[in-house]
Amino acid sequence: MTIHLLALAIVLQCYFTASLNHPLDPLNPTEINQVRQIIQKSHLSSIPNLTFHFVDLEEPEKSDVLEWMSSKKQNGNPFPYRRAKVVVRARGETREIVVDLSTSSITSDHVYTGHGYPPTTFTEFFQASRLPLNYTQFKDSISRRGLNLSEVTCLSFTVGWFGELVSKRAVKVLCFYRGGTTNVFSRPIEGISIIVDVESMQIVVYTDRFKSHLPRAEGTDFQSSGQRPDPDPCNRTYIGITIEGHEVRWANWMFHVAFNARAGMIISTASVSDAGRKKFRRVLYRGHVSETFVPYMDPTNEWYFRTYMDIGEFGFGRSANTLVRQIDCPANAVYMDGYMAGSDGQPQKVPRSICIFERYSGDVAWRHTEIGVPGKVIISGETEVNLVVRMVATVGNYDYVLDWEFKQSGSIKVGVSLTGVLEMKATSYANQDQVVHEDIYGTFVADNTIAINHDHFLTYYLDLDIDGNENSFVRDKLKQVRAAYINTGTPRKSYWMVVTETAKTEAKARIQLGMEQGELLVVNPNMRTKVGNHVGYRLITGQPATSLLSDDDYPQIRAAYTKYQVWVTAYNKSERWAGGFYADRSRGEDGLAVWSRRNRPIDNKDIVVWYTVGFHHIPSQEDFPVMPTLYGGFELRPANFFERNPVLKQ
Ligand SMILES: *[C@@H]1O[C@H](CO)[C@@H](O)[C@H](O)[C@H]1NC(C)=O
Ligand SMILES: *[C@@H]1O[C@H](CO)[C@@H](O)[C@H](O)[C@H]1NC(C)=O
Ligand SMILES: *[C@@H]1O[C@H](CO)[C@@H](O)[C@H](O)[C@H]1NC(C)=O
Ligand SMILES: *[C@@H]1O[C@H](CO)[C@@H](O)[C@H](O)[C@H]1NC(C)=O
Ligand SMILES: *[C@@H]1O[C@H](CO)[C@@H](O)[C@H](O)[C@H]1NC(C)=O
Ligand SMILES: [Cu+2]
Repeated sequence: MTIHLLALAIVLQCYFTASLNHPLDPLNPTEINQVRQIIQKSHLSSIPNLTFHFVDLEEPEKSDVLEWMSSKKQNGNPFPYRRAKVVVRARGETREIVVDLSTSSITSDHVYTGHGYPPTTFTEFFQASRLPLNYTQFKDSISRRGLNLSEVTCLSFTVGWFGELVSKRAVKVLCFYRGGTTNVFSRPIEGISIIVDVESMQIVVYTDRFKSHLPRAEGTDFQSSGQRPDPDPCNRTYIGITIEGHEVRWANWMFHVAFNARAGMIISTASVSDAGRKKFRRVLYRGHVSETFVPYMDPTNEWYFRTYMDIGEFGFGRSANTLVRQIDCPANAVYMDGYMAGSDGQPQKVPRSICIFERYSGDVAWRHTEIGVPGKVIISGETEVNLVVRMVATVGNYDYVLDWEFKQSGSIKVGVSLTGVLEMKATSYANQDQVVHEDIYGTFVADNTIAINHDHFLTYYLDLDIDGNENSFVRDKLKQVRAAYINTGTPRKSYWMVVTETAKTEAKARIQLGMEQGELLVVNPNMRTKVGNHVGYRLITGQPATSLLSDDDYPQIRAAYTKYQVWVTAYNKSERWAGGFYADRSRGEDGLAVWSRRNRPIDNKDIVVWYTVGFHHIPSQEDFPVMPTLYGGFELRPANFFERNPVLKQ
């Protein structure tokens, strides 16, 4: 029976697609439907009001994926299994289900009893945000302020956890006044707190503490005059991108691009070809944003809870935009659609959720002028052409432009540009001059409008596999040395030398940057270049920023991993979400900081690097009414990986 099915599958593959499905391909719409049908026909069918909160590929065993890629794929054998991980809510319980798509059966189903919840569904967010508009006390609050209810927009926000013994599923609803502007966030209606119990879908707490001046609508609009002509299509030769299914080949790179509701964009099995060795060499098994932490620095009643963990509480994929040609991506970009499951389990499409394009950066890939050769001036060099893979997530007021940029030098540059609209507070003070001896928690960006100080921490999951699974994390520390006159006769007093330390366990690989000069590397201690160096990749970090919240502060307990910018853990396929899998109302019991405490050995092991791109955002007036992009990122750069400069055309 199995053999027949397998044979049929191969026949179908040959007829309908040129390439085999990759085991890390995201669930396609047919599979999402299949998952829903399997669950609806199972023993769970009798449960009323079952909602789907998470539907994703169940991570296949890494060893199986690597084995398939190295041999089975070449022989045309499909990957042996395909499973989905599903989290549903039913009867007030969270159930974790694994569905086997090849046998159309449920292989496991159990109730999760720990703290924290899966993300609130879109439907729930939407229903909750409609409740105040039909709530007598709210209507009174609005008319007391002399406002029109028809101009009010309410939105739902996650609530965090602040030490409550019982934390039910809930959202806070914040309301804004449009009244002639489309910049909703610029006109918050202050003083009102609304808590909605999501389970019963009812307002359970309503307070109206004070009235504040409403910022004016004038000057808040940000709509641009539309698309601008793309300056790009001048005469360029493109290297050309080849996409088969989700696999991308470009220049010396080969990698897999996937989309899911939680991380948004996922880069997998990235390998770079080595002209010298005439083969593709492994660099990154999987990389994606693992969690974000955005705490606001206003402890007052209406603001203290704003400490968002957008990936786990909401999802970058669920916030993904359909990319707009010539605004989000240049004219030469190609696009990939994304799919995810809605709360009813039906597939939802995000058209053009990811774009891929070649970029002439205008930068120099390498150059040199040589005047040392008699009678000649030799000038040579090349311009840099890179490949960018991009998505844009809009989480409420903020927009994150997320890039993975592949360079022919073997570097991978990962970046995020922040833009969008700030979270602002209305105040009765017209401007800074009226404020005396009071902490206003932010910056005046317009009359009666304070943009609140906050942080953005984007933590990346980077399962680097340099030339194989077994790698080590190395710190090259620079140490000042006194020059020894006695032996050498040198007039120099000092120089620096490199002291290499290999982190043996997880505790030795928690790093606060900026304390020490040196480099961070992932090396393969089992592979050397011809001249004897360990092959490796360097992590070039960006501006260091760590959380300044105290360790006993509730948001910090939940996002404990933001105390260090770099962590290294032993690979474990279930450890992917730095803030824990159930981030909504979590209590810090799952996540990177907890796993690292096991202090596993990481020397010459399969390891994962976690790097946090952080911003302390003190808003400025230019961030109003919409913020010009602010860039942060890091680079993974080969270090003794190639025998020589791989860009140099021979
Ligand atoms: C299911 O949902 C409907 C509509 O929201 C509601 O009326 C009903 O009480 C719910 N049933 C259960 C068992 O929760
Ligand atoms: C508003 O609430 C009343 C009862 O409180 C209900 O009858 C009515 O249908 C609601 N309207 C909307 C638009 O939800
Ligand atoms: C409310 O709406 C009425 C009618 O559209 C308008 O005349 C009035 O100015 C509005 N009030 C406010 C505060 O926007
Ligand atoms: C573009 O290049 C082609 C040939 O490479 C040339 O014929 C054409 O004139 C060029 N166009 C422009 C606008 O430079
Ligand atoms: C993998 O991680 C999970 C979650 O942290 C843990 O429960 C499990 O014991 C780990 N497995 C191994 C082999 O360490
Ligand atoms: Cu910001």
